[in-house]
Amino acid sequence: MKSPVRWDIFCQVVDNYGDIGVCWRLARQLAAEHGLTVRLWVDDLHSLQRIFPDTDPTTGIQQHIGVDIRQWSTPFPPTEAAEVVIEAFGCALPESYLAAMAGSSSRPVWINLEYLSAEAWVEGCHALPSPHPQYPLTKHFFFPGFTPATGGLLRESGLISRRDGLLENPEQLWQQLNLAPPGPDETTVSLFCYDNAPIDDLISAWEKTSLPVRCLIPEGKPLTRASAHFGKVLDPGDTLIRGNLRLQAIPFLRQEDYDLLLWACDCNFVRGEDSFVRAQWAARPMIWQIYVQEENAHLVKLDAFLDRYCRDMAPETATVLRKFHHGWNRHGVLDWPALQAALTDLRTHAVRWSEVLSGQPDLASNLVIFCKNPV
Ligand code: TRH
Repeated sequence: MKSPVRWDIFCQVVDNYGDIGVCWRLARQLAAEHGLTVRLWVDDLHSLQRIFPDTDPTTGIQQHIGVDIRQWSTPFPPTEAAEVVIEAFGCALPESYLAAMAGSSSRPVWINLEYLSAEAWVEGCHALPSPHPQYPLTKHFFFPGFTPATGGLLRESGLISRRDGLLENPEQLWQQLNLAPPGPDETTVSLFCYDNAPIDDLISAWEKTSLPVRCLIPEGKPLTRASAHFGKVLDPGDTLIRGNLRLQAIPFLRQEDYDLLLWACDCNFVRGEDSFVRAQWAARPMIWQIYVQEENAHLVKLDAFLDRYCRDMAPETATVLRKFHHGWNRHGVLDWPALQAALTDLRTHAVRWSEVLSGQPDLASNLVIFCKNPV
């Protein structure tokens, strides 16, 4: 069977940068590595501009790095349906576009790209079909995940070797980030989290730590919270020293530069979905703040991930990591000295984890294979 070439990805920005972060990454990879013709329909070009500053938020149609970026406007313009249609994270497709899909001579492959979860049920639901109640169309649920029975994780080809190549010369990596390398014995941490995280407790723990910590905070919600903690507006470029903590405010980075930051740091605080995955490809210790869901459903997801991630870890290291995650996500105790002491073991584990995961096919390749012959 011939592979479909024309792909449309629909992205509705619910909040923050994860929805567009995932869609933009996927769109780029499909175009660059699979030679596909990709249109990315996004309802909020400003969010895309934040992670990809070349975006012009005032232009409804623009081409960047092989992707045709379109403003998803209402009413939706008359548009011929593509051969593969991806609706990201359950965003409802425009009614007129759905009708165009139903009316097209070769019925498009229709995918709902789901949120990432490490829960076991994902394997059973991955790729399940769901017929449309009126139209002769079938939607398939495509679940990212951590095992070969899921859709996998987004990972560009050559990512791991590029990371390892750059890490051969850390000085150069810091130079590319426009930052000085860490001072002697300094643990460098990047901080990206939601503003409901216990940032005050973490900063206080760092201020009191006996070993020096350098915290790099990109502009945005965490920086605003840190500013409130110190009662002083912090702008990118500012540095503040309190006790053994050196806090440096940095600009919000281009998406590809954010990878460099994750690779360079000794420990990364990440959130949501995309930065969480990138921290795993960074192969460095990480602390994840999960996106809050109703009835604390997110805490089940958090534990499902920790169960998987900690499976082959020394029990004492796993206990430290679990406790810190629970403290960070549930406003409990944050034992930074214990985490700092475990960083060497966590680093060895993170390298192994990244090696195992990168041995599995990536999400974009899995999608291409699935869409050639959906079952
Ligand atoms: O921003 P997030 O919290 O995104 C989301 C949304 O909230 C979404 O609604 C929710 O459902 C989902 O999380 C789970 O976190 P995430 O997913 O990590 O996305 C952040 C993106 O921003 C990611 O692509 C990396 C990018 N980024 C940069 O490009 N530069 C930066 O400096 C930083 C800190 C992040």
